Amino acid sequence: MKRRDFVKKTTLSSLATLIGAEIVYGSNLLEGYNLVVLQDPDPFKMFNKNKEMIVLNDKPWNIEAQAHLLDDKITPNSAMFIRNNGLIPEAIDAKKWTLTIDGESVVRQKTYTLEELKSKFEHHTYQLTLECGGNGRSEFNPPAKGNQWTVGAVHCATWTGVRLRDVLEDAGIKNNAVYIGYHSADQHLSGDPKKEPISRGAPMVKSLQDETLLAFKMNGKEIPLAHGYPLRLVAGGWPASVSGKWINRISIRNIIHDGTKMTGTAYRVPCEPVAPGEKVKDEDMCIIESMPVKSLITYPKSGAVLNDGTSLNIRGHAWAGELEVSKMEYSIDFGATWRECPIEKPANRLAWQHFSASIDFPKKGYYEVWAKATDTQGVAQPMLLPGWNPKGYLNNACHRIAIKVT
Ligand SMILES: Nc1nc2c(c(=O)[nH]1)N[C@H]1C(S)=C(S)[C@@H](COP(=O)(O)O)O[C@H]1N2
Ligand SMILES: [Mo]
Repeated sequence: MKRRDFVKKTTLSSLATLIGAEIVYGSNLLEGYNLVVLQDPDPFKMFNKNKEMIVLNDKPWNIEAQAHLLDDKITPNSAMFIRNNGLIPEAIDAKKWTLTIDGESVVRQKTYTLEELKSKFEHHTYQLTLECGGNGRSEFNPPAKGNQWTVGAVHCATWTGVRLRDVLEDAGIKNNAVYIGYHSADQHLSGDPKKEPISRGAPMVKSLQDETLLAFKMNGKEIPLAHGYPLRLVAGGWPASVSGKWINRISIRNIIHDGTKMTGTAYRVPCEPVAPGEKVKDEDMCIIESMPVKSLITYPKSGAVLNDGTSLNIRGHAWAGELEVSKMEYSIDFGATWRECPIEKPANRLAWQHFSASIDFPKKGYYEVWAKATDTQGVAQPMLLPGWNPKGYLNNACHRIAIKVT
């Protein structure tokens, strides 16, 4: 039998950092031994999440909210979904963190420390809706592979940082610039350092918008590790995959960025509608840009029981990608008739909007409350499932909750 080696000193010290304590008898450990404390980490404690969050995958971590957890106007960390394509970077030293701006269309390649970014450029704060392109995927049939998100892969936190535009202009943008592409510090699941888990981006128009930030704060505090500490791109209203976490390089490209998950079928939908289950050629798939109009009833929790004769107060949020929501309606008769209810203005462009209504039910029994938002271009949410697509993106069907009047 081959003799096994003891754990190396360097491994021991990084394990110690990870668990926050010296491993006193560490020199006795055999190489490859899996410490008990690391075997079954509690994701709720590890990420400070509400116990009612739902873990869809632990390798990599993918965790979603439930509608009623998203009731706050500004989403707290405890209710923010986590979507990872790779492994969360460990042992980040923010003091040594740098961001490099490079690419075919940069005038002068430049590298900034975090301190330089913070001191050199003006700070801005926006509340931004970030929804995963795959939110609602679980309803599609034939089903699409990937995390089976229901309704909880959306959040609207406040982000503070510097404008991507200011940083790109400081490095200089050539006339032939088309797109930016981000690169980040997370690791590919295979462990291969040459592979990137994800490297997406946005066209120059989106990259240069006022609200597109390189953020270093979330809800007024340092960004939690799982959400991109110490530096994250935020591009509200677009699929959240554009909002790269743990950013250390941004390339100004003279072509549409061709990084991991930009090409093929990733974050793309058929350019023309297709029948459910139809095969679509890669060249007939188009990149998702602005997200569609959508809403969520965040109070009460589905399944609420109400005494006959009392009114039900509902509330929630609505958003419409690059646009605003101009009309909010609800139905208690499975979509046969609709009533309009008030919708507030957003805190700023690209933030979700709040609605509320007081509902009276005619008699005892089972009801569903359906919510429907309409955007400023007159486009409304579909009552049931929208266009099937191979990867299960962009399900913006009306949110529905169950109510029993007794
Ligand atoms: N570096 C990096 N950035 C990333 C991802 C990732 O896996 N790695 N996932 C993207 C996707 S698909 C989504 S939906 C959002 C999720 O952001 P959150 O985990 O902060 O909710 O991050 C995006 N940015
Ligand atoms: Mo996503």
